Amino acid sequence: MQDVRADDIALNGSSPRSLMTSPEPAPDEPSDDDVVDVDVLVVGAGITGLYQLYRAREAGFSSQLLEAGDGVGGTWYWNRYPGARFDSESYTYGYLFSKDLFEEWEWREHFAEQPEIERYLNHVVDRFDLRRHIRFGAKVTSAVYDAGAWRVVAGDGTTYRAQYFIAATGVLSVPYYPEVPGRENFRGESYHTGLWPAAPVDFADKRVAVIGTGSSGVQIIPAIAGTVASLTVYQRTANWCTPLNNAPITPDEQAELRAGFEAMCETLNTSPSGFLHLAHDRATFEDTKEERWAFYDKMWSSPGFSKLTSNYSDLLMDEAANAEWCTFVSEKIRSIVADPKTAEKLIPDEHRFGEKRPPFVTGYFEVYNNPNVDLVDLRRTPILRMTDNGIETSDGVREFDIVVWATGFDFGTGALARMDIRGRDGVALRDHWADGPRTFLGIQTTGFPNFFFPGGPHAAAGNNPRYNGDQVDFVTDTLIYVRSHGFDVIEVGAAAEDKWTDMIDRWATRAPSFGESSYYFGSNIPGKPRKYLLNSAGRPKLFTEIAKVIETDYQAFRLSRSSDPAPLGASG
Ligand code: NA7
Repeated sequence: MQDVRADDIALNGSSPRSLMTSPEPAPDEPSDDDVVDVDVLVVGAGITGLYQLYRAREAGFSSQLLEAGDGVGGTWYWNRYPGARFDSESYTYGYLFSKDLFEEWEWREHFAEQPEIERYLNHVVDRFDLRRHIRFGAKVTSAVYDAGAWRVVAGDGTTYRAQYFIAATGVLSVPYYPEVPGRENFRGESYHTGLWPAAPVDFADKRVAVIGTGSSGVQIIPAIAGTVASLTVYQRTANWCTPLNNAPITPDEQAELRAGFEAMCETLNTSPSGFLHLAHDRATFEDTKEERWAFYDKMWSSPGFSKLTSNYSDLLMDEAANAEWCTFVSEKIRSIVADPKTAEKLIPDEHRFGEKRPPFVTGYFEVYNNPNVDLVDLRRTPILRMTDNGIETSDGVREFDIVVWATGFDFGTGALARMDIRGRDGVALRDHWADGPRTFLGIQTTGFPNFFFPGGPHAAAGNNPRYNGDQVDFVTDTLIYVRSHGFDVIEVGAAAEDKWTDMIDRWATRAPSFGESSYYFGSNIPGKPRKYLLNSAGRPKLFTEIAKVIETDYQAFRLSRSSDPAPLGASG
């Protein structure tokens, strides 16, 4: 470990703690008596935040979690639209830190639907007695670092002084509405998939529009198609959708899952992206066309992400190999969709498989054979404006009772940028990251001591809860380390951050990778810097780097004591 005193750290401009706790607060400032002191303040009651709360509390830190919503679940609380479900296997996406929990919770389906996921997360909260540490309806509006601690204000009027501030606010938590002229004029019902209301939406006999055909759009479309009077899908870019192949988990499979817990964990922990499905050892053109098509058929019938992770080994590396699989999928689409013109619209023609995050579907292509379902190709007939009763495209106005915006998220940095987080010298995180996020291991950034963001930008690229859980474990172990060495301030050094961030950017441009058209580069948000927002190096690299930090006694970080005198000048 590098024993660094506070005066090695640039602190000029920050006030001593005595100023932060002024005896005479301004009229709109809470008095010191109203400020709650905690060791660890976690934001966000999603899968990552709940685990962080659990680990911090188990490590003996006084802990509080603030959540904007009225219930637990995070992404799985807000995305409660019909058809919302995991597209990674339920048992690989839930918590694995407790074998007892794993054994006592029986997932009903291989890919659980949102209500079951929400029930599971509530079960976890109660089973581990976490609810008393959670404050709902408390959206964080500002977090300011001052002299070794964070002053965090929530919209419900509560204020906290936290030694450690941990934002587990997720990457898919700020819904994005495109700039469509007149959006506010529409007088019918309007919903975003990422901000779905708790009360059920009545689609029966309604004229419904769905805008967007990413993972959310293609889940909700088949879920409501049978109920509505008419469904019009507004598609800008077709996606390479393949079947999810979901099924109930049989009693025999439940027993197998229980018996195979350790083996499953081993597989997940040694796979590059934390998935269950093993890589295939053959390249595409090692097989004859007949063998390829037989293998592709097997892929088509296989569960979820295996089409990406267990396909031919060169699928994402070799253009011809990728094109071959795309030809197979195109043939499948043509065989399902009766109207040839509609089928052609549904086949992507400007990106290869895996260049964008592929959605996995249940009965999606089939709905286009329903006489009440219509597909509008926005590349040919773009949306001009919303009217008071519908959507106007370049070929006319269609009228609706309900419009569903399945138009995605301000991915990766959206939630952190909106929280008004200010580090040393009052620097705002959104300014610090004006050119894109800079992190070390996707958990900390320079200039923001004692602030961590597991599950945020640069965190995962695959099975999110696995990567995010690794980060939570590392953050918690780090806090324990800091405490046991008599420090209370920790900040990553610039060299470690530069190295990690440069590596993320460099690897993101290499094959196999998602193309810059993907929202993984922030490309869906006008004006957002085009910087890779995931961990392009994968989970093994995260493990290696964490091990290095531990071996080198936390040299990547600067540790100090908030009680040490503040320096006069700045240093690196
Ligand atoms: P996505 O995958 O970002 O999809 C958003 C969709 O909305 C996509 O089809 C977009 O088309 C479409 N979109 C965005 N802006 C517009 C405008 N202006 N006009 C028409 N259509 C538009 O978000 P999802 O919620 O589906 O999925 C997010 C993640 O959740 C997913 O990756 C899984 O991890 C779960 P585009 O492709 O940009 O042309």
